[in-house]
Amino acid sequence: MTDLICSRRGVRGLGLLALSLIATCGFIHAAERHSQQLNTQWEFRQIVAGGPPSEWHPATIPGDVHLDLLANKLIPDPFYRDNEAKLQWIEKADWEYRSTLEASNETLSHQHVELVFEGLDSAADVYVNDKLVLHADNAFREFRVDVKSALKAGTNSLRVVFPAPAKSAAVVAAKDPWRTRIGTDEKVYVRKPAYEYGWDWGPRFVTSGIWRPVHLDTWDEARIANVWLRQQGVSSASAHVNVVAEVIASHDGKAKLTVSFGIGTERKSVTQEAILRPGTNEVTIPVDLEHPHLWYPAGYGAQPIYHFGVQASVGKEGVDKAEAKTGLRSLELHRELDQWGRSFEFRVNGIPVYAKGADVIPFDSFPNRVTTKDYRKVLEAARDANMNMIRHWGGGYYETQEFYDLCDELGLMIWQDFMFGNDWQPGTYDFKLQVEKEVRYQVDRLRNHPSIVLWSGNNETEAAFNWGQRSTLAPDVHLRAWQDYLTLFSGVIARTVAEVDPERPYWPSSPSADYEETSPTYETGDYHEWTVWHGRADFEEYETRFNRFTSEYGFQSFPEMRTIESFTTPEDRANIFTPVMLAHQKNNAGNSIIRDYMLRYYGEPKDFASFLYASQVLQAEGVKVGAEHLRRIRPRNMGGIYWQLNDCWPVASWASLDYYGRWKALQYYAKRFYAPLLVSPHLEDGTLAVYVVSDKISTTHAQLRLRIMNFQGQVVREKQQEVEVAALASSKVLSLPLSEFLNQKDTDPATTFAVAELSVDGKLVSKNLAFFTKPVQSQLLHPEIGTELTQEGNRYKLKLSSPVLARDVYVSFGDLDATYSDNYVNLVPGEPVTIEISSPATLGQLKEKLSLMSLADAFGPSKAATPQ
Ligand code: BMA
Repeated sequence: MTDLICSRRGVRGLGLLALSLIATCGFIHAAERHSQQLNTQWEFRQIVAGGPPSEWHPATIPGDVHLDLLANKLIPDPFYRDNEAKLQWIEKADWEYRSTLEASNETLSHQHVELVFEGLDSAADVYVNDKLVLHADNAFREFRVDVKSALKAGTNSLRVVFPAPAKSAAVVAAKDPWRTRIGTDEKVYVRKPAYEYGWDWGPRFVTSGIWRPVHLDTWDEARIANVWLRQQGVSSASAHVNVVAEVIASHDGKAKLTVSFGIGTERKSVTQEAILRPGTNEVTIPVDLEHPHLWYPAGYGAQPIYHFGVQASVGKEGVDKAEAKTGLRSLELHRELDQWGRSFEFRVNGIPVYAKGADVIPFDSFPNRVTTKDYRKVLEAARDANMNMIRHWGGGYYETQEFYDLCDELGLMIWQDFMFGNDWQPGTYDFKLQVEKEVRYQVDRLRNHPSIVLWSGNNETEAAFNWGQRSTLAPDVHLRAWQDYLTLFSGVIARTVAEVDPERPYWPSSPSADYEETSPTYETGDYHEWTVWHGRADFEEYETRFNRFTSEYGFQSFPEMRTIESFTTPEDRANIFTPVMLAHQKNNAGNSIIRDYMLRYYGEPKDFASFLYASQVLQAEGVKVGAEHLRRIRPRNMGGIYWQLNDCWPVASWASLDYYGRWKALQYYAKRFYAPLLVSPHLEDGTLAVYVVSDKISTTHAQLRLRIMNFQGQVVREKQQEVEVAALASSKVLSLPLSEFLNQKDTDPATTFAVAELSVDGKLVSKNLAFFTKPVQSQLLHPEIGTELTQEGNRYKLKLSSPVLARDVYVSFGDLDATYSDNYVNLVPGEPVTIEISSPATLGQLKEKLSLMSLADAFGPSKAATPQ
C-alpha cells in the first residue's frame, strides 16, 4: 500500500485521500521528473514611472517586447522605411510581463519545484506571488530557481520586470573601478546579444523579453541535467563513446542508468549502477560501436546520426529520462610548422578538409519569429552552394537546437564563436564568473553536435585591443586591460572548454594568431581580410594575401528589387542615396563605397534597377577573386569563409542571401567557385594559367577544354587535354603565354575572353570564364537573348541562348516566387544554358512576367551601340 501511494501513479489514482497520506508517509516518493510548460497566457505592459500603469496586452512567449508591440498593432513594421528611428523609445522604457501559474497539491508535494527560464533578455526580476525569486542578468544562460516555498496550492501570480537595458547595465558598470580608465562600454556589463545595439548591417532594436521557453520542473530523488556523448576514439573500425550523464541527486543512494543506443531503428542497451551523492554526479557509461557509420562534412560522405536514450531509476522507479544524439567523427585542428609558418587545417576522420563557406549572423532582429522554414532556406542554400562550413559569428546569440540539428543533418561544419562581438569586455571578477557559467551552460547544451568543429573566444575583441581609447592608454592601464583580456579568453573560457569539452579545439579569437608573432615568412592563425571594402583596395589585392585560414572577407551589394520594394515607396527608390535607402545601409559611406568600386570596375549603371543588379554582379565577381585565389593556394590556405551568408532585415549588406532568403548573384557564384572540382583560369605573370582544384579524396580523371574566343563567338585558340586531378589539391594544369594569342588579329583584349571547362566522364563539372580587361574597358555587345520556357511536371525549364557573349544574365519573374537552379549565368555565343525553375505560378503567369537583364543592358543600349 505504501509503495503504491508513494509512487506518482498512485498519487494520481487516489486523488485527495492519497495526498493527505503523503504528508504522513515518512519518506519521499520517487516520481519521474515532470515539466509543465508555462508559455501561454502571458500579458505585458509598459511601466510608466510616476504615471498610471499602462494597459496590459497579450504577449507571446518565447518572444520579445518589439514582437509583442507589433502583434498588438501598437507599433508599425520596424523594418519599413525609416521606422527604426521612430521606435528607439522602446529600449528606454521599462517593461513588465505577467502570467499565472496553477500549482496543484501534487505539484507542491515534490521535493523540488523549480521555475526554469531558458532565456531572459536580459536583466530581469522575477516575482512569484509578489515575492522576488530571481534576478537574472545574462541572456545567454538558463536560470533555474526553486520556488516551492513561494508557491501556494491554486493560482499563483508570476511577474517578470525588465528595467530599460541601459539602466541595468549602468548599475553593474558603476561597480568596475577600471571601466572609465579602460574605456569599456557600459552596455557590455549585462550579457545581451551585441547586434541588438546595431551593426554595420543591422538596425538598432535593443529589446527585452522572455526570449526562450519557460517551464516548471518537479522532481524528487534525482534528475538528469545533461547527457554528454563524449567521443573518445572514433575510426571506421570502432567508436568509443563515453555516455556521461549528469545526474542531480537529492540524497545519497543507489541509481541505475540504462542507455539504449543505435542508428535508425536498431537499438542496443547497457545498464550501469551508480552511487549518487547529493548534488551533481557524473555517471559515465562506456559504449563501444563496431564499424560505426561515420559522420562527414558535406561533400565527403553521409551524415548518419546515432541516438542515445538514457533512463535513470532509483529503486524500482524511473526518475528521469533524456534523449541525446550525435554523429560520430574524429576531429582535429591540425596546426603544424611548415614552410609558410603554422598550418590551420581541420581534419575530419583524418581528411584535411578545405573549409568553404560564409559567416552567419542572426536570422532576424527578432529571433523568435524565425521559423523552421527560414532555417532550412538559409542553411540548405549554404549546402546547395557547395559550402561545408559556416562561421557562427560572435555578435549575435547562441542558436536554437534546431539550427544546430540542421547543420548536423546537412554536413555544415560550424566555427562557433562565443557571443562577444568586437566590444571590449569587462575585467571584473563578477563578469568572469558570469561568463564561466554561460560557457558551461552553452557548451553543455551544444557539445553533442558533430557539426561544431571549433569553439572560438570572440569576434575581433583581440583586435579591438588597439582600437579607440585603448590605443592611447597609459602603460599601467594598458597592461591591466590586456591582462583582463587574457584571463577571460585564454583563461576562464579556455579552461572551462577544456573541462567540459576537451575533445573539441578552442581558439581564443577570430582573428587571432594565438599570440604568435606573424610575419610575411611566418603566417599562422586565422585572418579577417578587409583591405578590400573597408580599405577600398582593388579586388586583385586578395591575390597578394596568403593567410592560413581566412574567416572573413567580403563586399556589399543591394538586395533585389522585390526586397527593396518591401520597405520603400516609389520615391525612396529614386536612387541609392535617398534617406530611406541610406537608413537601410548601416556601414558608414557604404553606398558610396559600392558606387566607387562600380565606377572603377563597371561604370555608371543606367538607372536604379540596373544599379541594384550591377551591385550584385560587382559583389559576386569581387568575392570570386578572393575565393578562387584561396582555393588555388591550398594547402597554404585551408579555409575561405566570406562575410556574410544572411541578413537580419532588408538592407544593403555583404550577405549573399537577403533577408527573405532570396539568392543574390554571389550565392550562385559561390555554388560555382565552391564546386568540389573547380577549374580556375587565372592571369598571372603574363600567362593565362589554368588551375584545377579538387576536394575529392581520390584522383579524378577529367577532361579540360580551354577556348579563347571573341565576344561574337569566334574561337581563336582551343586546347583540350586529359588531366589526372590530384586528390585534395590544387594543380596548375596549363599555362599559355598571353603574347601567343592576345593583341593579335581578332584578339583585342577588350573583346576577347577565355572559357575553361572541366568534364568528368563527359559531364561538365566546372566552367569558368576569364577576361583580359576590367568590364569597364571591355566592349560588350548588346545581346538578343533567346528564351524558351517549358513545363515538365511541376517544374519549369528555361533555355537561354545568345549569338554574342551575354554576361551575368539575370532571370526574374517580378513579384512571382521562384527558385532557380542557376542564375546570373554567362551565355557563351551560340551555347544554350538551361535553368530549372520551381514556382507555384503557372506557365502562363511566368511567361508574362519573365524578364532578363544582362551586364550590357544595365549600362544602357549606348554601351552596345558604341562599344566603350
Ligand atoms: C567584421 C565582422 C563584423 C562586420 C564585418 C563587416 O568586422 O566581424 O563585425 O559586420 O566585418 O564590417
